[in-house]
Amino acid sequence: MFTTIKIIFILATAMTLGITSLNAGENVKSGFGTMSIKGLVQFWYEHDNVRSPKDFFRIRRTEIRLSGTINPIVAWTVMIDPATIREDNLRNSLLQDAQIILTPFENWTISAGQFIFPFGLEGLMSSARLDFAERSMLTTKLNWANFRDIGFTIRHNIKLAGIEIQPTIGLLNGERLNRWDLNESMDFIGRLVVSPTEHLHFAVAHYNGWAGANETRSLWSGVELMFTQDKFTVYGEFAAGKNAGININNFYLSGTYNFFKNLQLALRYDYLDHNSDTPLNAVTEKTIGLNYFIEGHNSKLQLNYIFRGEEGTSINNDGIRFNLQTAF
Ligand SMILES: [Ca+2]
Ligand SMILES: [Ca+2]
Repeated sequence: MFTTIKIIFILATAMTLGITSLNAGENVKSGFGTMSIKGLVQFWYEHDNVRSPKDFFRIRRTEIRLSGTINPIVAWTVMIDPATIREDNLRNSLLQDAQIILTPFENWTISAGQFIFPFGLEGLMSSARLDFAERSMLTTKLNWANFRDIGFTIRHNIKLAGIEIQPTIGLLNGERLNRWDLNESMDFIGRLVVSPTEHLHFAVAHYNGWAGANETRSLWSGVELMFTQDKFTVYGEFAAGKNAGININNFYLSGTYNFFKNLQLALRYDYLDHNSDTPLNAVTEKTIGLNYFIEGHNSKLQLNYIFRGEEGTSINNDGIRFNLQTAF
C-alpha cells in the first residue's frame, strides 16, 4: 500500500513540474448566444479495509459542462460525466445536468430540468472545490444532499439592511436523475439562506417526498452554518428526518486551515445514527486531510485518512483516499 502511495506522489510531482501555463480561455463559438466549456477530471487511489480488493485506482469524475446564455433572461447548462457509468453499474445515462435558467425579473431565478436540488451546504459546493476528497455522510450514506432530480426551483435574492437573504422552493419528481416519475406525488424542497456578512452563512432546508411506486416517505430537515476568516474556515451541518418511517440523524463539523503558500489542513468529524430509536447503530467518520494546491482548485492533490468508528461492534474499516484533479 505505501509503495503505491509513493508511486502516486512521484507521478503527481512529475505531473506538477510538467504543467505549463495555459492561455486564458476564450469563449467557444456557439450556434446562438454565448457558450463556455468547463470540465473536471479526478484520478483517485483508494484504500479501504473492508473492500476487496483493498487498494484500487478510480476515475472518480470526468465532468464536461457546456453552459451559455441566449439573452439576458435565458441561460442553459448541459453537463455529462462518462465516469458515472463506470462507477455505478445501475447508471445507463451519462447525463448529469440539463438545466434551463430563466431570470424573468431582477433577483428572481427559475431553474428547470435536471440538476442538483438545494439541500445542505457541502452538497451544493462544486465538486472541484471540496475540502475533502469525498463529501460527508449526509451525501455519501444518506443521499439527502448533492442529489439530482427532475423538476424546477424558484429562487429570490433579497438584500435587507446589508443582510443577504435567499429563499428557494422547488417541486421535483422524487426519483432522482434520468428516471421517470413512479407515482402521482411531487416532492417539495425548500431552502432559506441568510448571510449577515460575507464571512457568515446560515441556512435551513426541508425535503418532503414520496419515492417509488409504493410512495416510500422521505421527510427531512437540515441546518447549516459556515464561518470564514482569513486562513480559517469552519462549517457544519445537522440534519434529521425519516426514511421509510425510520428516524435518522446526522451531523458533521469541518474545519480548514491554510498554511505556507499552497497547503491546507482539513479536519472533519462526521456522525450518523441510522436509527435514533435503537442503540448501537451509529457510526462516525473522522477525516484528516492534507491538500496541496498546484494551481488553486484547478489543479490540486488531496490526501485523506478516514478513521471509521462504530457504536456497536468495532470493525477494522479505516480508509485512505487520494485525489489528483484538474478543473478547467
Ligand atoms: Ca413523484
Ligand atoms: Ca441508534
